[in-house]
Amino acid sequence: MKCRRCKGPAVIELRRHNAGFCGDCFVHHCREQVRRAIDEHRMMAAGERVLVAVSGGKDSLALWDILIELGYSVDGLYLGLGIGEYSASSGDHTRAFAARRGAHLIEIDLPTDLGFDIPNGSRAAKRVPCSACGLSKRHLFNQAAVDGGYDVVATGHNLDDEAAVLFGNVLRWNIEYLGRQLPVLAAGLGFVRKVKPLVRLGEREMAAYCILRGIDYIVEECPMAEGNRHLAYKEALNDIEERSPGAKAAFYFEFLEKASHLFQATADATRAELRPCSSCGSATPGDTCAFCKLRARAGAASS
Ligand code: Q46
Ligand code: ZN
Repeated sequence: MKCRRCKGPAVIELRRHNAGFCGDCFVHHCREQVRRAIDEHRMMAAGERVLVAVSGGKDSLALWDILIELGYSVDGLYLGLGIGEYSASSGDHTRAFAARRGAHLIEIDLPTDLGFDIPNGSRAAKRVPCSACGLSKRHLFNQAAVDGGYDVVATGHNLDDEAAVLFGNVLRWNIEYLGRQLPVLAAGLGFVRKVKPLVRLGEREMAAYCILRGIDYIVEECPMAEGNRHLAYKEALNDIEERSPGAKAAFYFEFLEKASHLFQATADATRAELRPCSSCGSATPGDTCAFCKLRARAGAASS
């Protein structure tokens, strides 16, 4: 197979695009996909300050690398979750990347800075680990962006992630979530704009990008992911993609184009009811936000 761009020997085949690429042209392809996603969805403008949430995994490190190469002013934010060896190693990979690229990294460590970790905190709050984790990430990423004066928070969610989340939301017809499942969430109510510039790239492409760029990412999965429904949805979608290349992208992008607006009113109505958390000021439907409740329960359990 030949490279679609330079006609040299291809090293990777992308069935979805019915194309192969050599190493250099594949790296170029990934950057172009990110550039297109940013332009098409108006994710960010030149000169804006971007904070990329990095975990030490392939997606977030690749995203950081691509945004630097595209000329954005981008710093990294790493959140230590206190998940034993996994967190220690993911922190090391993140720091090594930042040092190699001479990039600025902000670190927040849950156990040291907030007094709880995900395994114990989720147990104390009677939440599944990924729910406590996702909630903490959303809150702390936003807070760090506000505190640091950033215009936008970028996360490494790729096409596989977004298609799996969409699949789960459709299976349960979670109308409110469907209305918010966009590659860009506008700023407002104390929230900084959130963007997902990797939506045009799949998991396999991100791993290949890292290998070709010499980015040393953490390969092990988070040990808490076990039983996470999204993994099952990803497998189901991979089976479908295998039989019908392009199905995953069609599922996600045609949802954005043809259906997502149908759910907007419900999402907007829920958003309109939010008010400031009595403890931290974040927008919340109740009196106290979910993060402050988690923190109080987790802190009480560990003291
Ligand atoms: S880090 Fe956190 Fe993930 Fe681990 S606890 Fe779940 S959500 S699986 S991306
Ligand atoms: Zn709060």
